[in-house]
Amino acid sequence: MPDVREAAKLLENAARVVVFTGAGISAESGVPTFRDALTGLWERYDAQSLATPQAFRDDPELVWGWYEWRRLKVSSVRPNPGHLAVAAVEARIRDTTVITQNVDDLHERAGSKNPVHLHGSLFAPRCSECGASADPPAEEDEPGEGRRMPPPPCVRCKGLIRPGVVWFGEALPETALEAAARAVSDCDVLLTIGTSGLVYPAAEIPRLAARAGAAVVQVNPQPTPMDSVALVNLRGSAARVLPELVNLAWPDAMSET
Ligand code: BV8
Ligand code: ZN
Repeated sequence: MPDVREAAKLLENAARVVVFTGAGISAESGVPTFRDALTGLWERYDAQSLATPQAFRDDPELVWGWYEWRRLKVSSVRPNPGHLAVAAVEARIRDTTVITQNVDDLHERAGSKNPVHLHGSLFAPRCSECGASADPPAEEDEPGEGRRMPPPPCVRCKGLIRPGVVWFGEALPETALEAAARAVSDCDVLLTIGTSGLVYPAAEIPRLAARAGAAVVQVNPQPTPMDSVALVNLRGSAARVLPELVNLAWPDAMSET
């Protein structure tokens, strides 16, 4: 794939890199993406209606059960070579910022230092009333798919603990947005990996980088609205393309992770 050589050259000569990821990078770990027609959470639970404050108000037990099922699912899988390749980029280019839309912890478990979570995390529940952070439930009793679970009460105010994610209609965390805007404003290369580019304002990230003069490289088996923004489009899966890209840029990079 000649394009991957072009992308490797861009990466090798970059001083500042942003890696922007979506659900597709976790697909090969076995975490269903939102838009994957076969196993996608949209299909199974109509994620769009469940991932809202209204759904939690209407049926906190179903929503909490769904997030607990997802959290335990993520805990039972492992980062894939795509996540490891991202960590290898960070090991090679000091000024690398990982910005993810994912709420799983697979980047962290692959060795990424502190990825910016634009949409929060399954591992940071908080009180829906006073905002106090809470630990994920200790017991690992796997809630069955679609099984209700009562959210735990807040130790401080007895309010309901909610998932620490950003729901549709909720603002993204200011700190995450600022960190993302700073990183894309002066990066040389932005890798956009496994995102359908349909959810805003996150979907703006690659465009902002391109407008600031960065070379955008996309990794996705499918066409997306980012195709026209990307300088290089690598049509393939993250777990296959990213290690190839990193090994071309730095021959022994993947062996070190
Ligand atoms: C907000 C956490 C305002 C929860 C998620 C314009 C501007 C601002 C907002 C809007 C706007 N237009 C519309 C909106 C509203 C809405 C929105 O964008 N709706 C969409 C549906 C049109 N946005 C919001 O509501 C946002 N909030 O703007 O608030 C505001 C401001 C101030 C004050 C108050 C309010 C909040 C959006 C965040 C929602 N939360 N997640 C949870 O996880 O349950 S979004 C959720 O969906 C995911 O986190 C993810 O970001 C998104 C799914 O996108 P992807 O990650 O791209 O995954 P997807 O499944 O779509 O695609 C997978 C891709 O991978 C595919 O392209 C596939 O081809 C590829 N792939 C598959 N396999 C592989 C692969 N790639 C590589 N390798 C493989 N093996
Ligand atoms: Zn509370």
